[in-house]
Amino acid sequence: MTGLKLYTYPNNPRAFKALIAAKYVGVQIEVPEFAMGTENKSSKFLKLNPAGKVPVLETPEGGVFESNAIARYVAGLADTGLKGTTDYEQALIDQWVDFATLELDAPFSSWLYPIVMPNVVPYNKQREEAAQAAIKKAFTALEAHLKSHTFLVGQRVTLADIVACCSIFNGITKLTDDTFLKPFPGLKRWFLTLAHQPEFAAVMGPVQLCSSPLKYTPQKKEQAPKKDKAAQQPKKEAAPAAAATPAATAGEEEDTPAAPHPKPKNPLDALPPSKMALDSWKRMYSNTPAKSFREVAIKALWEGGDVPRSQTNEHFEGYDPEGYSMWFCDYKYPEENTVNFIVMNKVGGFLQRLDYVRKYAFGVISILKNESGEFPVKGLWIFRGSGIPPIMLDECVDLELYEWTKVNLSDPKQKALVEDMIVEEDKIAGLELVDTKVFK
Ligand SMILES: N[C@@H](CCC(=O)N[C@@H](CS)C(=O)NCC(=O)O)C(=O)O
Repeated sequence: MTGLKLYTYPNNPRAFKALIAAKYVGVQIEVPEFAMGTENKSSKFLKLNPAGKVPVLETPEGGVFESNAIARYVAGLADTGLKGTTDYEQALIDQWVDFATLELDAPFSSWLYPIVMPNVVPYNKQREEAAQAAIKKAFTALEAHLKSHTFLVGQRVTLADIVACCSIFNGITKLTDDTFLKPFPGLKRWFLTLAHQPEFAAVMGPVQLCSSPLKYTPQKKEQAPKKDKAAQQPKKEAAPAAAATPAATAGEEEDTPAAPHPKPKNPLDALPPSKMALDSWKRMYSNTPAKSFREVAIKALWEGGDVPRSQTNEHFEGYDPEGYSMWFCDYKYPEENTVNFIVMNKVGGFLQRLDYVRKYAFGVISILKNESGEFPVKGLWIFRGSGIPPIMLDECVDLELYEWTKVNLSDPKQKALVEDMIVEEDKIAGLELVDTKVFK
């Protein structure tokens, strides 16, 4: 069989199912580059899967969606026994495939998604605990079977093992640590046995069980609602109109419409004035077409420039290392970032939570891609003052997820990296640039 194409984002365990089956039956499946978020919404794709979800297999006869159906189709392309050899075996395979979908995929998704994309699937502790309990129950059932069986059905790998192994792939590599797995030695042995089969390893790569499980990091704002925080602010603080802090929210204003809470003063407003107006440079950057970033925006960053659309021909000075500092930040756990659109969501959420620091900061976040298919995230920040703004340190827990390094502009390599990131060069620090998000 030729002409099979599988549409998916990289490292999608649902896509692994068909790819592993293909290794067993000896067929080639092409996996073209796929822009998740846009291509899966295109009319061409929606004809293949009206739900707009991946994976989707394109065959010479037409499209197939739903990862289990795709894997079953591929498994049937040669007579290798993957689909079972008797009606009874086929029923048992279906039984475990349904079990994997309902008892493993569903609770693992409700455990994992709020952790990796909390702004898309909001976190809820009760839901997480219910998902963990459901996984324990499902693992207990699997353990009871695997204590005395090497594989789920019969004496060799079948579609049941492929599907169930892929269903627990994300959970067992990202969420469940040794303590969680202790009561399930048979399940652990079964998973590792499968992961070491050449057909699995060729698709999944080297697999490591999880040593430090991903955990939801609550936002400080959630722990101590803004309203309470504002109430704790001493009233003696002056209320500079320009101070950007998270204190003013619609909720608070509704509380006391006649006497809004005073906003606390930001220590950065008390710094000696700088001739470089970050705001003016940001406006210039925003008005510069991407292809001219280097000649216009970068030049103005170092040398100064004219404020765009200024009635008074206002000029701003170039970068002022006394009044500002530059920082690189690198996401500490790139191995978590294997799904392009989840990384975008994660970075988007981080920037959204920084709204209150906009006046004092400019940031460029580069989403990169390395040879292992991971998406390392590197940021460049310009901050008012010599350090990370104190209010950001106080308010934004995401900061701890990044390694922060002050940029040394007298090092030509670091200066070139700063420029490359702002210019959005195709390669950043030797890695392919997949996307950039700008905080301005
Ligand atoms: N039951 C489906 C689930 C497919 C699914 O949820 N795909 C996700 C990625 S893992 C997706 O394409 N989401 C995009 C969207 O919902 O827009 C299967 O196993 O194939």
